[in-house]
Amino acid sequence: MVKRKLILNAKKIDKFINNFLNNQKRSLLVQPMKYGVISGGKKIRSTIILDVGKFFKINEKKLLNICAAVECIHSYSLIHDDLPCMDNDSLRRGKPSTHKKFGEASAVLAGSSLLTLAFEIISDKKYSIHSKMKNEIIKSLASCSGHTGIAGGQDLDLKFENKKKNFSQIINMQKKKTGKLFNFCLFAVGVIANKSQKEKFFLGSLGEDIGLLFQLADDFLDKKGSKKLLGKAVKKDSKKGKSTIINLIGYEKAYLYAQNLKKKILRKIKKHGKKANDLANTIDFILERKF
Ligand code: GRG
Repeated sequence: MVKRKLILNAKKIDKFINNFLNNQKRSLLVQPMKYGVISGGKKIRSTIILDVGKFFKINEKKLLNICAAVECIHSYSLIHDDLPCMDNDSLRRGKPSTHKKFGEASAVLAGSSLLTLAFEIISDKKYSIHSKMKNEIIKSLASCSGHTGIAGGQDLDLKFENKKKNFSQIINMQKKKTGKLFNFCLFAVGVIANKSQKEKFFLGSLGEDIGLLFQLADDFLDKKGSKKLLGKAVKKDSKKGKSTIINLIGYEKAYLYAQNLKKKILRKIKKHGKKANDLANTIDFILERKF
């Protein structure tokens, strides 16, 4: 059921990004950009945005720009993550990574162009939400992506390799590297729903917990998952000496921690009753997924 929803949402978002790029002037970077962002990837962040939109009965059309922008930032981060100077991976989404296909320089530039495209998509004049909301969304997307978010988390992830780091240092790093973009996803829906500052921050921190759960599941799959289903290399974390919760406390205890985190997330969305069913199913999928 969740798999079907993911496929449907991915089609919508791919179409949106494709149209957006086709309406811009052409450049040689469009091909590697499309390669990196369209036709591939679960688009789980978009699905979470659309699931949370249901809490507040938001018209899906109002959320598509946010979904597309998030997928651009996410794919950008993966293109750069795969570069030889970062995690040096040659397989992504079952295909050669962008730098393997187009060369390093084009991959760096296509990634950077996806980053800026995200902000073009939100600030587009055809995106008809109040300008105050646009500003708030742009500010949050920028801070969740930069040194206080994904980029900062990635820096810690690389610096923690082959170092003895404690539980809270690893959780903090993973909350930045992966959690911050999920924080943005829920915060932005709160902005569109015109929620109070308190509610928006509550949503943001719930998003961060969902992102942490997603990262823990990613670590479990690195250890026990299939390269074929994941479309990327496995068993890299221990080879690279990555600081993960599994490497610190072992698989069983790490899985127990993740199960408790999942329960905590489900408790927090209970107040939305049936309107939270879609998100609850996506949360279950996150921990049990095979891809
Ligand atoms: C974004 C400003 C900015 C900088 C980039 C390279 C980098 C800094 C960050 C990399 C962060 C990273 C690789 C986090 C891991 C997150 C993660 C679990 C990715 C896998 O996500 P999926 O499974 O991928 O959703 P698909 O392929 O399904 O889209």
